[in-house]
Amino acid sequence: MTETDVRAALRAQRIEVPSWAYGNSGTRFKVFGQPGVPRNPEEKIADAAQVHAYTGIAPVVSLHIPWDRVDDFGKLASYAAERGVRIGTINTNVFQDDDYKLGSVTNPDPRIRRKALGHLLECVDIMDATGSRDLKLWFSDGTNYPGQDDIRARQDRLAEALHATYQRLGPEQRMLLEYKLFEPAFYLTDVPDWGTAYAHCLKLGERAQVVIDTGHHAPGTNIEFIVAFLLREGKLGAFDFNSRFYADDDLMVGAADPFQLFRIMHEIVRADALRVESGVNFMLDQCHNIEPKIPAQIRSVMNVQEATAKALLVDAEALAAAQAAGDVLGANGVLMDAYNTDVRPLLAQVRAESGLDPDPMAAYARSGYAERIAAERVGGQQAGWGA
Ligand code: PSV
Ligand code: MN
Ligand code: MN
Repeated sequence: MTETDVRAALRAQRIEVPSWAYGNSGTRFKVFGQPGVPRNPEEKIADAAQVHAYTGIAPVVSLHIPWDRVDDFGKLASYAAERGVRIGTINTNVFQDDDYKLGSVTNPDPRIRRKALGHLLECVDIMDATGSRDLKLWFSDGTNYPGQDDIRARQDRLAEALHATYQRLGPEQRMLLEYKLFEPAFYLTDVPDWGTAYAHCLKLGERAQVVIDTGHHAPGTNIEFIVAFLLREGKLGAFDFNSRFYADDDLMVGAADPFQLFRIMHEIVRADALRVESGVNFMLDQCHNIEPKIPAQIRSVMNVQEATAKALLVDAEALAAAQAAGDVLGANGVLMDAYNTDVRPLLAQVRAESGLDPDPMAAYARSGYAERIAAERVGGQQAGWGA
């Protein structure tokens, strides 16, 4: 790839940010309040627009329903447009209601299953109003004890709900199924891994695809293999990017393991899936607990950019030649050369060429936005968990 191609690919890259990153959040031990956090969905969008203003590559905001419920979603979409961003993925929430103690779409009680399905269908109505393409489904469904419920019957109930939701999608809409190894269920999770998600999506059809949340695997899982496999099958719909040290930590992406992020982006570049037209949506799913929200999102976007730039710099020809020759150390060396390149000057140049400040963190800090919202907003909202 020529340097001009690398720069063009970096300029065209797009990252979607989550509305819930801007609210107060924490752990089950303590939610730490921060000055200036948004009081409503509009203010979350306004904050997301700041991330785009300083990075230039994050013009899309995911919503989570009901955390971001408003009376008029069409109006919210216009509000976003006025701020230079748009509403992207609609994230469903069938995990924060007493009724869902034994599961949502896999619950043994048909009344609760109907209620959960009703929410999924309502989220497609919201997509119609916001013009969103993607519906993201994550189910906390599972059991805590062997024998608690029938594993196969729960798969049947899951398949039924997925099918009904798929039928409701418009021709341009997609359904993204997210898996997670464990939590909140500790014995069995109904969609625990990419294989389960893939098998359901395969049965549903072309517009059902898998979401990889980087924090949802057992330690040591080779996530880039999953990326390569799903891309090869045309079934990778999106990422939920974040970092983990232990479980589903939801820390800034690229903070815990920048090398893993590079390896993932290398598979993306290898499959020519960086382009927006590839249909792979690069979303952040992070929850900033002790760090300030907007700068944390800016940092995450920059971390993805850096991993991407390094992946774009891999000498593909040299790598293929070394691989074909069985040159184990040579092939590894080609990859490591790219990873060890300091791409920060290149990214600073790309930003300057796009009319942006080469240092987004410093530019945001200088802007005075943080001080302004701290003065203007009183009584900011919790991100969603425990709200
Ligand atoms: C579940 O842990 C998850 O990753 C899903 O994407 C939820 O929608 C999200 O967290 C909320 O942050
Ligand atoms: Mn997620
Ligand atoms: Mn998660």
